[in-house]
Parts: sequence; C-alpha cells; structure tokens
Amino acid sequence: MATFAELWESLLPIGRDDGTGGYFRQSWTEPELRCRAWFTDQAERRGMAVERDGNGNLFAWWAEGKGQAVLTGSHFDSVPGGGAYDGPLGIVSAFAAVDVLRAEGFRPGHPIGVAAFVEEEGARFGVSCLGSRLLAGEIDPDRAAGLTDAEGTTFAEAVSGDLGPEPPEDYRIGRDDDLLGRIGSFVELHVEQGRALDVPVGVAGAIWPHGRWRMDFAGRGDHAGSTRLEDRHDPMQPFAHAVIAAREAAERHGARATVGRVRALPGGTNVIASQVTAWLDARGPGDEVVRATVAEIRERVSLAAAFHGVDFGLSAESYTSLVDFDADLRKRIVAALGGAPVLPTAAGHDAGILAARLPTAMLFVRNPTGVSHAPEEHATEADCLAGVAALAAVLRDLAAP
Ligand code: HGY
Ligand code: MN
Ligand code: MN
Ligand code: MN
Repeated sequence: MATFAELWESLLPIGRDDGTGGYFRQSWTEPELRCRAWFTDQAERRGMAVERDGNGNLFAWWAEGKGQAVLTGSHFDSVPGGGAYDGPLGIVSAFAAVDVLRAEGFRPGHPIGVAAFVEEEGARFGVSCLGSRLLAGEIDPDRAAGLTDAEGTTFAEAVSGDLGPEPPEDYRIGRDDDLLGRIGSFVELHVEQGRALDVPVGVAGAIWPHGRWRMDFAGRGDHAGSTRLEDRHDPMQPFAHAVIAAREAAERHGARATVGRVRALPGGTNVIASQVTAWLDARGPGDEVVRATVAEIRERVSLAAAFHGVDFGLSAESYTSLVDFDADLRKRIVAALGGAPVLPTAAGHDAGILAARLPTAMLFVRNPTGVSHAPEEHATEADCLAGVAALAAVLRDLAAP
C-alpha cells in the first residue's frame, strides 16, 4: 500500500496553479472532478465501496463490523488561490489511517467511512459547507438548488456534474436520514488555520460563530471625467466605506470581519460603476459579538450609501452559531491520543455542520506558517504523519469491536 507521502504526492498537483502555488478546485470543475476520480480510485484499491449521496458528497466504506459507522474525511474544494492542505489533508490522512489499521491487522467492530464533502468553501455557489448542510438538512434544498455561480449556472444544474451523460433520475438533493442514521460519529482531521499549536496534533474545542452577508450597492453608471463630483452616485464610495467599517467595527467588538469577493460593474477605468457587489465574512467568539459587529457595519454603510445617493442592501447568506463539539467524544479522543491540546477555531468546517446531527470532533495538524487560504499554508511531513497516527488511534478506539 502507498506511503502517506506517495498518497499525498498523487493528489497534490491536481488543481494547483504552478505559477502562484495556489489551488483552484471549485465543485464540479475539472480539477475537482479529478479529485473525485482520485477518491474513487483510492477507495477501490482498498476494496472500499463508494457511495455518492444526492448532494454530490462521496463516501468510501470499510464495511466491516456492525452498527453505526465511524466517519472521517473532509473536502477537496478550495478557495480561489487556496493552500494545498485545507481539506485534502483530511481525506488523504483518512485513507492513510485506514492503511495503518489494516497493516496492523485491526478488524473494526463498526464500519469505517471516508467522506469528501462537496462545496465546503462555498467558493462557487456562495454558501459554505453546502454539501454537509444539505445532507444534515441545515439548508432548504430548493434554496440550494437555485444558488448560482459567477456564470449563472445553478447548483441544481451542476450537482450531476460527476454523474456522466446519463445521471440517474432518482437523485435528489437534501437531507438524507438513511445515510445520517448509518453514521455514529464524524471525526475530521484538518490543517490548523492559525498559529496556536506548538505540538503536532491538537483537538478542536469549539468553532466560533461565523457568517456571510452579501452587500449590494446600486448607483448610477456615468462618465469618470465629465461627471461633476456633486452629480455622482458612485457605489464604490459606500463600498470603500464598508471595507474600513468592517475592520473598525471588528476591532471595537472583538470580532473578525473581512470584505471580499468584490465585483464592480461594468468595470471600466473611465467609468463610474453602476453597481458593486461584495461579501462580508464576520466571525467572533460569541453570537452577540458577531451580531453587534454586523449591525454597526450595516448602520455605517447605510449612512454612507445615503450620502452618495446609492442604494445599499445587506443580506445574510449563511450563518453558523457557536459549535461546541461533543464533550464526551472530545474527552475520549484526547484520551485515545494520550493527551492533546484543545483549541477553538474561527474557521468553519463540515464537522461544525454535522455536529447538529451526530457526535463530531476535529483533529488539527500543526501549521508552522499559520497561514491558510493561501499558498503559504503548510504542514511538515512529520506532523502529517503524526496526524495520521493520531487519526488511526482515534478510529481504532471508536471502531473497536
Ligand atoms: O471559511 C472557513 O472558515 C472554512 O475554511 N471553510
Ligand atoms: Mn477553508
Ligand atoms: Mn477546510
Ligand atoms: Mn464498539
């Protein structure tokens, strides 16, 4: 069976921009379809049955033992220009942990599954953890079906992108209680997104509340030169105000707020834009902190928009309240590891969504750069191997006969 390094190297080049080192793996685009093919190949090499739910999530099952399965895994998709580890490390480590258990002759008393959840970053359709939200029934399937990407393709149109020319009729998106009922616990291994770990492996304490809001600024397109300042309705003005207000409100309330994914239309250099859309990402240690931060941003930007004669809209796209992982499972995992630091995270994860339906936990592998969602994201091979050993120890314990 392949070593971890060989497994990692076999997935690493897929979707990487060799110029920047960043990754571009959006759901059902060519790189992600190649990741899906990689997943199926790895499962088949291990005699693991591959299952795909109606939402496009993949599952590989080591179907020994009985009762509910212990599921691990993560996601393939990346943010634009993302790092190599966010998502894929959890999937490669899952197959590597299965190899470790098999090499020692372990026979699970419960099935073990490896998952690849679709659209975790929400970089194509705008809502994060879309695949796990659909599976868990945490988003209305009709709303999800209508989400569109930058080209106007809907999720409903894209969701059969890996099913070949004759997609089966009976696939439907949405909550799958049969599948959820077969899973007893979910443990996601993920690269650390931050700078807290000073040992190779940590355990997640809680996930901060976090959400995304879409900002729409509608002004009046005009000539960049011949239009007097007092005659302008320039949506870029309140937009610029939003960028500063997000930072200042976050500082004031102890939150983290970021404005991104900006689109100014029509986009000419000698044109006053007619409309600007942007996304606000706001997170904080508590729901109230996030609420107060977003309320301040909304108020300040509304004033700026009114001053510039621009219509402003702020609409919530997705929100996840504080996720406090299952305390008993976390305690059991820390014990299985012989002790490990427990740390909160401000990054969202599929484990945070499934926590509403079943006991979930997370392992973090140290990231010496602390950087994530960028090419500098990193984990050393030694720490990755420690992560695989830790995940194997957890699976050995949870799937014990
Ligand atoms: O955005 C997040 O927190 C995660 O990386 N999807
Ligand atoms: Mn991410
Ligand atoms: Mn991730
Ligand atoms: Mn058991």
